Amino acid sequence: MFESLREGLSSALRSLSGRGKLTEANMREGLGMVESALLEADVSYEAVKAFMKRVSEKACGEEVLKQIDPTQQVVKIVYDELVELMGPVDNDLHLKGSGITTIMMCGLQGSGKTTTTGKLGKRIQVRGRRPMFVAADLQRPAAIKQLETLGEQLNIPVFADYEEKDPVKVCARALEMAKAKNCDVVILDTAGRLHVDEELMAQLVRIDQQCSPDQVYLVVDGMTGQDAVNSAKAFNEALELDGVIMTKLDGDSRAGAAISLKHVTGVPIKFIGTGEQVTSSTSLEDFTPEGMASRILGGGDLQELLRQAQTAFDQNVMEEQEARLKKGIFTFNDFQTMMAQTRRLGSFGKILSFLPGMGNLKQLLGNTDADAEMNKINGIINSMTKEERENPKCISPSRARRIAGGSGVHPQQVLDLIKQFNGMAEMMKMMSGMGAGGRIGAMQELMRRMQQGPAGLANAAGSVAKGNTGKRLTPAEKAKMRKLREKEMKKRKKG
Ligand SMILES: Nc1nc2c(ncn2[C@@H]2O[C@H](COP(=O)(O)OP(=O)(O)OP(=O)(O)O)[C@@H](O)[C@H]2O)c(=O)[nH]1
Ligand SMILES: [Mg+2]
Repeated sequence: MFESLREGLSSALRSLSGRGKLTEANMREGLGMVESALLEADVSYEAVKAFMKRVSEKACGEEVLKQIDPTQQVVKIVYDELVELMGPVDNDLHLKGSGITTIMMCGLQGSGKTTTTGKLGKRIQVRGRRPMFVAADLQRPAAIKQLETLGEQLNIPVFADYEEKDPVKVCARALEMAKAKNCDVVILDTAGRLHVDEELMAQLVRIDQQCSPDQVYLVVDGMTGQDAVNSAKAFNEALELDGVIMTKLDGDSRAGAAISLKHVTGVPIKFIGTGEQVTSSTSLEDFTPEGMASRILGGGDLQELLRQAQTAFDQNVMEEQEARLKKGIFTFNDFQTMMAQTRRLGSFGKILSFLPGMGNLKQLLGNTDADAEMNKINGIINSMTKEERENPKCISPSRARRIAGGSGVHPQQVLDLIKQFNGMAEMMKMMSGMGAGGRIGAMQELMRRMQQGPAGLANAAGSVAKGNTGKRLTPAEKAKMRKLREKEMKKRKKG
C-alpha cells in the first residue's frame, strides 16, 4: 500500500540526512522534494500547501537547523503534521444504550456501500448488539437480493419491500419493524449514482429527514483518488456526514485521497475497508491518523528515525501506564495500548515473540505477517465486550466461542491469548508491588530489551527479577519472577 509515496518521502528525507548541519536553503530543497512526493501521490493541492506551510515553519526554525543531524526532527515533524492533517478521528460508532441506533450509508455507485454495510453489521453483531439491514436501494433490481444474501451469510435480518417504490417509505417501515423484531441497530443501505446528482441528493435528504439517523457515513472508493474527496465534499454539504469510510485500500490506491480528505472536507475518515470479504475481522479497520502516517513513513530508515524521535513521546505514554500499573491495573485495554506503542518500535512479530508470556503467540496465530498478527489480536480484543476487556476472568468457554466467531479465529486461539495475557498480567502485577522508581525502571527495561533482539530479550523478565531496574526486589518477588521466566523459557524451547 502506498509504495510510491513511501519511496518518494524516503528519498526526500534521506537527501537531508548525513550532511551534518543544514542551512535553510538545504532544508527548503529537501522539503521541496517532500512536496513533490505528496503531489505525485495525488494529495490535493490545498492540503499539500497547508501541510508544507506548517512543516516548513517548524523545520526551518533555528531549533531544528542547529541540530547536528536535523533529519530525525524533520521526520518527526512530517509525521506529526500528517497526523494533524488527517485527524482527529473518533472511531466510535456511538451505539445508544437503549432504543434504536440508526446508521445511514451513502455514496456513489459501486463505492462499496453494500459490502461495507455487511462489514459494519458484523462489527456491531460481535459486540453483542442486534443489527438489521434495510434495503433502501431501489435503483437496481439486484440490490435487494445482494443485501439479502449478505444478511443470510451473516445471520443478520434484512428488511426489504419488493413492491414499494419509495425508499423513504421503506426506511420508515423498517424502523417500525426493527422495534417489533427487537433489533437495536438499523443500517440503511441506500442507492448510489454514477455521479453526484440532484435527484440522488434530494432522495437522501428525504431519508435523512424522515429517519433522523444517528450517524451518516459516506462510503468512498479509495482507488478513485481526488474524485473521492470531491464527492465527499458534495455529500457533506447535503447531509452533514459523521464520517467517511474509505474502501478498496487493498488495491493499488495512492495515498492522496486518504491524506487530503479531512483537510478538504472537514470530515474525518473513520474506517478503512480492505477486501471483498465481509466476514474477516480485518476487512473493516479503524482508521487512525497515527497508523496511516506510520504506514506512509514506513520505509526502513525513516522508521528508525521516527522511533528515535518518538522516545520522548513514549515516555509520556509509559508514565500513564505506570500510573495505572501502580494501582495494580492491567487489562486488555492496557495490553492494546502497549501493543500499539511497541508496534512502532519495530517489527511487531519480533516484539511479540519477546514480550514476557507472549512467546508462542506468533506461532499460535499461525501467521508470519506482522501487521496481520497485530490485527488478529486486536480483532480478538475488539470482539470482547467492555466488561470482558476489563475483567478477562469472566470469559467463559461459551464467551470465548462468541469472541472467536466475532474475530474469525478458532476458539482455542482466544483461550490461548487469554492464557498468555494472564501470564503477562501476573508479571505486571508483580511490578506494581515495586516502588515507583522500580516500576518505571522495569517497564523501560522491558521496552529497551524488546528492541535488542533475542539475546537481550530472552532475559527481559529475568533482568527485572535480578533488580537491574534501579530498584531491588524482595527475595520473594525475585523467586516469583524467576519462576515466571523459567516457565516462559521452557515454553519457548518447546515451541
Ligand atoms: N477490493 C475491495 N473490493 C471491495 C471493497 N468494498 C467493496 N468492494 C467491491 O466493490 C464492488 C462494489 O461493491 P458494493 O458493495 O456492491 O458497492 P455499492 O456501493 O453498494 O454499489 P451500488 O449498490 O451499485 O451503488 C463489489 O465487487 C465489491 O466486492 C473493498 O474494500 N476492497
Ligand atoms: Mg449497493
